[in-house]
Amino acid sequence: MKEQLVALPGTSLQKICRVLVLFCALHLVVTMIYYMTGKELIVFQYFTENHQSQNKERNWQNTSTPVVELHDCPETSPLLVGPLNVDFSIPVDLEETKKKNPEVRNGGRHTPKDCLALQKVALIIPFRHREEHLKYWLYYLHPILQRQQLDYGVYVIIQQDGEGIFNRAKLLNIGFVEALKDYAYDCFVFSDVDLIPMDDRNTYKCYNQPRHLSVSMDKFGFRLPYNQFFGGVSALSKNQFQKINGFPNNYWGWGGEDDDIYNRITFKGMSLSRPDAIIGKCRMIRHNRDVKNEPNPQRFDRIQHTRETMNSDGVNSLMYKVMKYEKEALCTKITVDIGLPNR
Ligand SMILES: [Mn+2]
Repeated sequence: MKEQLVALPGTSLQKICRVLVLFCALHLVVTMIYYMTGKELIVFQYFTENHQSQNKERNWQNTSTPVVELHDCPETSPLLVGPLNVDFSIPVDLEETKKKNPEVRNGGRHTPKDCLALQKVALIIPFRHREEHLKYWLYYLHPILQRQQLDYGVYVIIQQDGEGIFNRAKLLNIGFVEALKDYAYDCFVFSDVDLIPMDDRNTYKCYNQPRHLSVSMDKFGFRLPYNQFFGGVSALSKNQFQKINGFPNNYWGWGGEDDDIYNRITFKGMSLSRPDAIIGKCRMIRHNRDVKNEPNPQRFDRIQHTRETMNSDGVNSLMYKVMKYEKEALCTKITVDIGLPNR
């Protein structure tokens, strides 16, 4: 066959072969020119680019967090279960709480993974010598807050040990300032360490008006002790908090500061928002009154003068010193020196 082909000059097959050889030579020359000048052939470039982008797409698909656009979380979380069993006779353990909440990040932070949280909530807990209570709070609250689909962080503001008298409201002001340094929170929930909600439909978030959350405490027979009561757990948006110049700094010892805060709210034309008595049920851990938190004898006088004092005493006059800052697994602990009352 080979001999036959050679023996047939001028056939169309030979012509095709010549064209092919010529084309190959041309291709070789062009390739050589590009090779010598260091340029890549455009065709080649196109191929590699295409290849890379396909790889990129594949890598996206391989990551554990899918790159799909997250939608806003619903107004009411579908994860809520309603009434909860809260029992302080069963001891709780921090290590166990950590294991039960693997999605809580260092410092007590959590962000829902399936949707965009509607609010960024900082939980502020004023604290001194209540380690056992804090364990219960973390044990019960972390699962609740996650079910409520909040983008949240837990801040325990610890009054430095010493001769100082406890000052709840000032610690809450500090919590507001320090939490904002950490993350762009838009809502602040101020909670006593010994109060646990008994229903997860009592969402720890902010509303159009300042919110009182602990409306139905076991301590008061599951009803409000009085209509203006704003103690226990409350929620104010960043805007609402700034409108009232935060909380008073000069309530040393037990009592009165919550009534002052209530006054501030009404003087600025706002009213309270509350859940109903069923959803608002909560338990308080029974305890004896703390040392250095004796009832403040000046409280009755002070709450008579909120209107005159609120603009000069508040977050705009806050002075303190951070002594220790610890990011723990389930919360951020900030130990502060708040000074002594100037009497
Ligand atoms: Mn208490």
